[in-house]
Amino acid sequence: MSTNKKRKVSGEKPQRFPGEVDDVHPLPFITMPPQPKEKKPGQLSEKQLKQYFDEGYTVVEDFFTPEELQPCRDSISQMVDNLADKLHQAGKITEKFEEYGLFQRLTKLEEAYPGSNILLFKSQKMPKSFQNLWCNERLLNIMEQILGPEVAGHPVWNLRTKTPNSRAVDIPWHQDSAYFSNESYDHMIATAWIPFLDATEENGCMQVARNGHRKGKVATHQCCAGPTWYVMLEEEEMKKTLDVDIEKDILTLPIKYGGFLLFNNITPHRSLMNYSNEIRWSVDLRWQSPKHHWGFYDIGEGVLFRSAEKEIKEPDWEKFFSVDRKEIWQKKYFAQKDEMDPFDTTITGPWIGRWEVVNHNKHTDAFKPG
Ligand SMILES: O=C(O)CCC(=O)C(=O)O
Repeated sequence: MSTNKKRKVSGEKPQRFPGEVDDVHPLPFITMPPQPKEKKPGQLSEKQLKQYFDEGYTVVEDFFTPEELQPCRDSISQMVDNLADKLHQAGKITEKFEEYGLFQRLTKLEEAYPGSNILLFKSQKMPKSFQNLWCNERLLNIMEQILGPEVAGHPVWNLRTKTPNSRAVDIPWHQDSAYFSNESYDHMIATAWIPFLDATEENGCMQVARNGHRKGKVATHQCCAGPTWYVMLEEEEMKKTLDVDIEKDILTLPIKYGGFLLFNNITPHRSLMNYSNEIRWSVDLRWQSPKHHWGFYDIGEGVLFRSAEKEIKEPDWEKFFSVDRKEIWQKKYFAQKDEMDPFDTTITGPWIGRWEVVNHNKHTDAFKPG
């Protein structure tokens, strides 16, 4: 690990990195669009909507039934099973830990083959159960309240494999737009962060910096945290650039199974370390208006779920899945020339080129500008 001071290019002017801009766009993040005339199932209360726009987040409790989320839990178990098979077939592990359940098995794989949690993160393809969750009618009713009548799924989604005590899945403060391209800075991308168990302070629930979106600004991030590929936002910078009051505005948000957290692409957030004995599985799904740029380096587009102009009977999943964004990142931004080792746990992506690299590790070393 090494640290670089900010380089100077000419005279006293510090070098600007592509992610750094001066413009601010507060209005799209604090202004509620005209609300749907109809009352629809699942819609946020006025208080929740107001909190979402005023404070940059809201927690929705008791939204999904266990029956609605069980297919996602089953898909995760299946993904872990597939990974165990792959590792076993390749001789990387000698046992598959089949007797362990959803909240333990990946930890056992991780002990037997460190980096298993990264492999699962890296290789995920969206199962049908997650597609259904993403276009759940009640969730889309909420998205209409936040985004207006045009609602599309944003191409960035993640199943979080937060195994206990793992630095690889310890996510520091950031605004999501720090991962996206600058075209994402001027419009709302709404995220639902949905846990697959009770998310608690002990197992690594989320924290948000309330009001951090109000300036409409993406603050200066750095790359990359500890041994990871994650961008990071210092508390000092949150204070200085986003007016976050560190004493008052940092909120820890435990969420019961069936609930979720809503925030936006410039709400500063992080998750706590998982000190429990269970894996804190969660998914983050995103939506925006299809009229805006996807902010995704032209790698892939979103998928239309609702439109005022036409009825969408079935989202065009075929088109959406014709682009495997994680595979494209790896090919386009990875300096390695040979065929990718399927058990390689390096992750690179376009965000690494957007910020000053103050901490070098194998992920930053592997990065090449696309
Ligand atoms: O799930 C986590 O640990 C972090 C999630 C996150 O940073 C996000 O959804 O943007």
